Amino acid sequence: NYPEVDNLDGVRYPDGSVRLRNPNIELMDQDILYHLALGSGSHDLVEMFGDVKFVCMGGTPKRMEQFAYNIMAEIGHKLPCGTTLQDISHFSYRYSMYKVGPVLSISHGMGIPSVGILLHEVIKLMYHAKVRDPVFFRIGTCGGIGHEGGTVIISEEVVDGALRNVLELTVLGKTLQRPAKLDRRLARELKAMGDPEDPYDTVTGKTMCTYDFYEGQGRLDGAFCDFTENDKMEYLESIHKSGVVNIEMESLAFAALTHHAGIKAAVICVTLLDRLKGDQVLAPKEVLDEWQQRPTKLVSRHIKRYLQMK
Ligand code: R2B
Ligand code: URA
Repeated sequence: NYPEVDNLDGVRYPDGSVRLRNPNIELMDQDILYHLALGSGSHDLVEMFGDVKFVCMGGTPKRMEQFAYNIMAEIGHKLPCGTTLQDISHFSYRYSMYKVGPVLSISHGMGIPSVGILLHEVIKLMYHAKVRDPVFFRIGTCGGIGHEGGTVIISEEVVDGALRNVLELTVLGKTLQRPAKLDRRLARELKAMGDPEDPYDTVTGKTMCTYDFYEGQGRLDGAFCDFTENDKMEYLESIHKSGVVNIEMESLAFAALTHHAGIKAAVICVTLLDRLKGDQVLAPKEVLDEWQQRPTKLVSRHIKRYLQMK
């Protein structure tokens, strides 16, 4: 009995703070955010996180620590003398979380289940901390479809391996579908943050999200493969024709769960290769490291601009 989230008013409290679509939580004495090593009883979540505006997620702890340091320099955030950034979720031994003023930088691991668990807990964190109108970004890597390595792709739409724009999950033995929708305006705003001088393309388009890196993405080089090179190319060409520009492994849950919570979200990935040309990620480590900085630049510019306009 909640309205669809195109109009966020129905899902947020009037002041813009996140309303949970779960009546159980407010009846609990305390809520333990187990995979974040935080809890509403053990931590003052309003004091710790009440000023958050942007939640940036990406696959690996190291990349998200680096992003936290980059954003700190970009927005001129100062740490108390002699201190360093701390991984707030260190003792979960699952995800890493860094806070730089209004920005949270969190690692989400690989795949829909990992990002899904994290999103449940981060959305609850937003609720407990009474954060208003948060904006979520996934900054990641992907395989390009017709785009060479190093291209930045902002997702306009997300679909599963069968081109359906819903996240399917089995709850109490029944399969349910949640619409996977991203904020188109936010995607356009991010695209506008691209610098014409950037030595790479920044494009928008349809992202495919799969449950596997190998067979699930039509790779011939996994431990198993029951299809031919021809079958693979036919599939990749057909999804290319239907507008798919990249493939990755988290956007479907990211779009569906943020949409269900009435939270604005965007997915920005850099391609590591063009899947129409191969399966293996061949670029040297230094090149991959530089490519992975590219989507973070758009997000940093967006955050900086927001803070300057505030
Ligand atoms: C992109 O890269 C990872 C697989 O290598 C996965 O997390 C994704 O979505
Ligand atoms: N991540 C993916 O999920 N697929 C690729 O091909 C590259 C990175």
